Amino acid sequence: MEAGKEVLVYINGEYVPRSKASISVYDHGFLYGDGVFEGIRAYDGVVFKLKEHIDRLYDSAKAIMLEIPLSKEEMINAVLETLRKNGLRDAYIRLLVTRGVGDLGLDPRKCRKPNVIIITEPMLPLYGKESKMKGISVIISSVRRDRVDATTHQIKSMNYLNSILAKLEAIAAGADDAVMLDERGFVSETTATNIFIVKNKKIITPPTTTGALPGITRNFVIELARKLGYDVEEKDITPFELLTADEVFVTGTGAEIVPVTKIAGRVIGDGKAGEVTMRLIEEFEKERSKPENGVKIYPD
Ligand code: PXG
Repeated sequence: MEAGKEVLVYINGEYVPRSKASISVYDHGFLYGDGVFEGIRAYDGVVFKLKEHIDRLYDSAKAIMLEIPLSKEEMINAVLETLRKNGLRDAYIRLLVTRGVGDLGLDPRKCRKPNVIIITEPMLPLYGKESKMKGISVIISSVRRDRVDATTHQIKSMNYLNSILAKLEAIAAGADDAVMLDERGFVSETTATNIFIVKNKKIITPPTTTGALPGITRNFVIELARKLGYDVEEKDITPFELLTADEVFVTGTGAEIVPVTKIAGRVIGDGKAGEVTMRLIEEFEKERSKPENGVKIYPD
């Protein structure tokens, strides 16, 4: 991107400079959090798992009966074109589809046309393991994950209050983030990342039936770990199993893979990034920009 030039934001097929990129206050995305979104990243000219993100976006939209006015292929092209217009190779991409403008009542039938917004910003990957080695501290939040038969995070919707309430609790406690439990008391995920534990070299992550988002990074890490020969299981995790794990780490588009070294005051393992976590971080950094793991922005 050229210095001093404003980022262009895609809004319903138009490219609008960032300072002018706006949506009506009557959009139900704003009034009710009625919409779906994706957070995506591009590494060195390759949009990581773009097709998987687009599939998840359309699944979220289906769950809330929101008809996206573009085909998946058109949406992929819109994302790539927005990146090209901004000359980006390493980027964070925020893709939103809102219910659109309606009246002040919540009836979605009053909203005639969804708004499609693609924001892209430069973002360089954090090179090297060092910055990630220290790990983060988390609390176990008193705010339970939304139920699977309600506003579950299996739907990646624009309503994040469930996570924000837990994040506020973490901030008040001086922690970096919060682990959220499902309504039964089993571990679900953190406010914006999936969670894994390692016990006796075995890797375990909660199933999405705990109301956790089916994370793209989570799926990729499961694949990587299996390729490296680790045993990976999707299984319910109790708070006790979490606190007594050898290693704990979280995964997400923004975070990538980050060790958790303290949970609710208990030091995890020896308080440093564990061996399995480090091995996965290393492998992830090797894989993330490979063309076979995404879609190229610029033709060769
Ligand atoms: N769980 C939740 C609730 C999330 O919002 C993840 C897990 C990880 O999923 P992916 O597909 O990214 O591996 C998310 C990710 C950020 C950010 O800045 C991330 C999310 C939402 C908002 C911001 O990292 N979602």
